Amino acid sequence: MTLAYIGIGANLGDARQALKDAIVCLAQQVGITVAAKSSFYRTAPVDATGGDYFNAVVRIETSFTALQLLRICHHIEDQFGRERPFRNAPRTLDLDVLLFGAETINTEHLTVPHPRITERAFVLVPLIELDASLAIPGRGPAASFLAGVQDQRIEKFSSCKCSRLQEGGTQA
Ligand code: A4P
Ligand code: MG
Repeated sequence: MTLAYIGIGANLGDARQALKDAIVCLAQQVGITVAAKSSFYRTAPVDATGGDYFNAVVRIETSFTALQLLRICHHIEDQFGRERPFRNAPRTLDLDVLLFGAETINTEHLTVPHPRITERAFVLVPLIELDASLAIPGRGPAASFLAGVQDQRIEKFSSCKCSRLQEGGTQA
């Protein structure tokens, strides 16, 4: 079994529901156990157009190879109506293989760790929520890259209106 991390993002349609449903889909796969899920975050598009994203990260245990896992991710994306009209286009669902054990992979269709893992708050913040001492193979501690993404807007999303009232004093 390999411990892996999958980044989940969406900014088309009911993006928050898509994240919830995608985690259920992943958990239903034979050969995948969802071990932990981060909070959901509302994030500003990075190098992209469109509305705000919802992002999260899940830690899984899997008996699949990294390439098999990528294919499953693409299959689930297809089921959610993912289209790719242009690079970084708004999307109903994106599933990226962020980390796959301690492996580093550089093939035509798969790069692990994900090539932009250290440049994106929407990946780093939920990753570090799941494991504050996480190390990125070949790169170093995930937390050491947080300072570099400080300017990227990211807000932990609470689905409970009561807790939002208590935190902010006014209803969002
Ligand atoms: N690919 C290679 N390595 C991987 C990997 N580790 N995981 C290949 C997933 N895919 C990988 O992916 C494009 C190609 O990358 C595939 O053919 C796959 O074989 P894709 O899912 O079609 O497109 P993508 O995910 O948009 O590509 P990429 O390069 O992963 O995009 P980024 O850099 O992740 O940017 N802003 C916010 N706030 N939230 C977001 O979620 N996402 C992006 C996408 C931009 N801005 C964003 C967000
Ligand atoms: Mg992707």
